Amino acid sequence: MSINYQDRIPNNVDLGSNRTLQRALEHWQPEFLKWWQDLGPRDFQVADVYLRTATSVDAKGWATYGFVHMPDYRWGIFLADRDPERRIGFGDNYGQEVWQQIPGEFRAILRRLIVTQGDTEPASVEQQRMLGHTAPSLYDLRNLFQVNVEEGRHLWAMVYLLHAYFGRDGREEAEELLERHSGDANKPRILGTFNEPISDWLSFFMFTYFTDRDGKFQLKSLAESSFDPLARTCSFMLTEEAHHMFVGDTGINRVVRRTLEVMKELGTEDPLAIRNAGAIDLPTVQKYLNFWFSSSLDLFGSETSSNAASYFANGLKGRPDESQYEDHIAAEQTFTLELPDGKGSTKSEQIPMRNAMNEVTRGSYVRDCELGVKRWNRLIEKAGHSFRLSLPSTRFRRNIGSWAGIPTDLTGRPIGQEQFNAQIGEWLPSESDRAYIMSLMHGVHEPGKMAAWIAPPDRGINNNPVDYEYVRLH
Ligand code: BYC
Repeated sequence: MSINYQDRIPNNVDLGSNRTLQRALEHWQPEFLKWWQDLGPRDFQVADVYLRTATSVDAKGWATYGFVHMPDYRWGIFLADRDPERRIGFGDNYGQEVWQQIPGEFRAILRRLIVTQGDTEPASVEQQRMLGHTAPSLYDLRNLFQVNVEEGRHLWAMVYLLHAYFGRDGREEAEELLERHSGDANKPRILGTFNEPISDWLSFFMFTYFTDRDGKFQLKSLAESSFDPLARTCSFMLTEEAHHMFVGDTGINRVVRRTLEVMKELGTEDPLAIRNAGAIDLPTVQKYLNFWFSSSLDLFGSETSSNAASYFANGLKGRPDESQYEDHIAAEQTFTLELPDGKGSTKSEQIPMRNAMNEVTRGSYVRDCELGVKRWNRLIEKAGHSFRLSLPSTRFRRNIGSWAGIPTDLTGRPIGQEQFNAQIGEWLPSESDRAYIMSLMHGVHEPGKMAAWIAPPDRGINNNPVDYEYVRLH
């Protein structure tokens, strides 16, 4: 169905035919806009931004470009088209018809999953709200705002599901999504990573590479759901999510490229000399990578999880790309975990596969993260340097799951707390690293100009040149 832009809330779900739902969402809309004004990108609400807006969910319409004031962006409700043949793809009800309504016994669990998903979207906008002031170029400023408005739309997608399928409880949850705030001591966001500050652009690129990629894997898992409206919502969100990860991937690539240029100009690998020249030394890039990767690993939940087993058994949340697996029931298989033995070493434990679904998804995520690291390393190798970026072990600095609070080194070897404390400054950004990165953060708002710590992108947006005026500030 094409998107109806005449309605106050653009949608392809025939919202006009359900007046009660339409009114409820129209009531939520001003609250959302107030939240956007208060906690969305600070100080750029009157700028004209070259944004992509979906006008339909098919290949032709989902990326339509034009200049928009962000508060006038047409946030709406878009679900991928319904496949009338779609069947449940995993778990105990494999092969049965998917659900258009929620079976009563799964209401509470599905609501929790949808609320958790929805909570992350506005959280990320809040985390990034000050970054506009320090954007390294207009190209980057535009990308930041593109990511922000789309996260706003993804919130709309979850709020639609809450309003349409969960009655009064759903409406209350939708309100609370605007009441919890990232980093708020009393009402924080639900998941840890979404309460971490993103105060600089190196963190922003790491977040869009590593944390948005958790989004990709969670959305892929939910796109398998037997609850068809949730599956269709998530499949469409994935098309937009790809750009967010592109921003992270190319952002880190450009930081590395600029550093390599400076290393070549100066003929040195000395981090201090590189910093003196205003670029970001590779060991510091590695520390930011360690921070955001380890934080994002927690977002997959515990290695062994009865929640995950019941989501899978009941067909609520599958594995990303479920069709690639042979056994969609997974009732007989086992999975071997390497767990801490409580004596400073590790032990193997076999658990039922269904209880290991978080770990299975985390494994796919780690392999996906590796691809970018390989690309960045190729740049470094080509430039003739032996330094390599790498992902730390999935046991390193965990706060959730079996390895939570167990001190390990970057390779995942358990170590004593004292050694961990003594070395943490080599592994994660120290206060002085953060102060250095912050000292580089100055807004560059002239078309085509780039901050000195980042290389220009290979190409602009939608076939426009890199020096296009992507954001008109006045
Ligand atoms: N922080 O059995 P467990 C995105 C809780 S990102 C705090 O281990 P489960 C985006 C858990 O809720 C994708 N708490 O885990 C990216 C549970 O709480 P209760 C967001 C955590 O339930 C960038 C308890 O620990 N979407 O879209 O199997 C920008 C034990 O649970 C954390 C989703 O996450 C944590 N890191 O799975 C914008 C999908 N981890 O029941 C957007 C929806 C776990 O004891 N959520 N807990 O109160 C889920 O599928 C699952 O809830 C989780 C955890 C994957 C988060």
